[in-house]
Amino acid sequence: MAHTTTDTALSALSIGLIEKESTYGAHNYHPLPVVLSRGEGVFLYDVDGKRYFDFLSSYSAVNQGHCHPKIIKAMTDQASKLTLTSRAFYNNLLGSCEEYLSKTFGFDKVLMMNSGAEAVETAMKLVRKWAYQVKGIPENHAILLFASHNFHGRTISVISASNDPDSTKGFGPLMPGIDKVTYNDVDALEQKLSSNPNIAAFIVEPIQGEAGVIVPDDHYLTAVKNLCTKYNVLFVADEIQTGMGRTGSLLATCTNCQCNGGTCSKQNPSKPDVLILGKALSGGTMPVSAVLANDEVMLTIKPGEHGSTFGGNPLACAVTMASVRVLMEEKMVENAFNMGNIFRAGLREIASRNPIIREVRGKGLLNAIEIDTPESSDLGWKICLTFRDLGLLAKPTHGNKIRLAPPLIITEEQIHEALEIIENALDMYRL
Ligand code: IF1
Repeated sequence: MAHTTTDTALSALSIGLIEKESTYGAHNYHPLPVVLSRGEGVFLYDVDGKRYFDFLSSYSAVNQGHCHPKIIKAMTDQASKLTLTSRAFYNNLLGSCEEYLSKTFGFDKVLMMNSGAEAVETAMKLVRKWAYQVKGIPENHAILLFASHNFHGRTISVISASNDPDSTKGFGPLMPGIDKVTYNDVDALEQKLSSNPNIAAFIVEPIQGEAGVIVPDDHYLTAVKNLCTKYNVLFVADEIQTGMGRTGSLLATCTNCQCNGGTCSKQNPSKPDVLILGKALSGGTMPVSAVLANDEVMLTIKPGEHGSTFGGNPLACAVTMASVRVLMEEKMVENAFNMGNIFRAGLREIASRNPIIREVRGKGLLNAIEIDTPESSDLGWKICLTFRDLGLLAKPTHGNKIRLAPPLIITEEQIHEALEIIENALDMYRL
């Protein structure tokens, strides 16, 4: 039975396409009713040509803006030469891509994968190998510690670490060997690490995106690093969403270095032992992810013990190098820092005039507003429908939080234009 929509803002063309997707596609999403056909920079265009500010950036996968010309050129040039060899053979781009990522982010080695969840799974396997071969945890006894209310992807091992019943219910049995600790709680983390010698790693988002852009205390990540060092546990940072300049520094775990466009310094007091990247690593063109670590960790996986058909393919390498290069050359990280400050100040001004905004949270251009309504309310959804009608696309998370994360190339003028749309929409819901 096709789901029909009565959304009056939609054209017959849009409705037809939505119904086609409902008839022939799995119902594993509940998208905002808008049908997009073109993207350029900070803008998306629907099938009727209406323009929208993209304030989701495909969950921070389009940091460089939609269809960045240099990334697309790198993709189309490579696509007509060689797209895939598998890792059964060498290709001429993987080594250069690994070198570029290794030097940019400050790790000895890189393991290229495809989706973010695949990279998280890879990191889970890697830290277990390290636990048995280096730390000396008895085989099959390693524990992977995660933060409560995390989001690391949708595969069975990864959802085994989730608190969210929507992610786990009906998918059991879940994977053993996983524990959780309260996010942003240094004492709780020390309690866990000091009481269990079998903990291999603490896998954590530097800012919890899906949980509603939960920014930890300034000292938290450095404390995580120090505690993991003290208890010989690997600090694994999932920067799939927070990385690639999104939070106003190249990585959200960069706490001291001025690496906006530079290379991450090894002296960073919150530098993880394992870094996971994805999403904007490819500028939103295709799935590319990577796990970065130093030799002590990375070389615990031997030839033939891990891989994937497309991991590190020449097309992904060409796109990745272009995506990182434009991020640096066009100073998108610094722009995210500066525009983020302007954007949050503007949101706080709106909140001072309209109490519907309970809180403004964020860092760089990863921001969210919390609406003054219960999580169960559909007010967040309704507000996002009004945002859409006024020309801005965003999506609520957990009911009453609306993530606001435009591409990092947004200008100050566009920030102010978007703030006007946001205020006008919220004024329609004044409590
Ligand atoms: C969906 C959420 C965001 C991620 C972090 C790993 C992954 C993600 C920190 C897995 C992916 C995506 C998945 C997408 C929606 C989106 C999402 F709402 F699901 F939670 F961004 F917050 N680590 N996040 O954010 O990467 O396998 O998707 O490439 O599943 O609906 P992936």
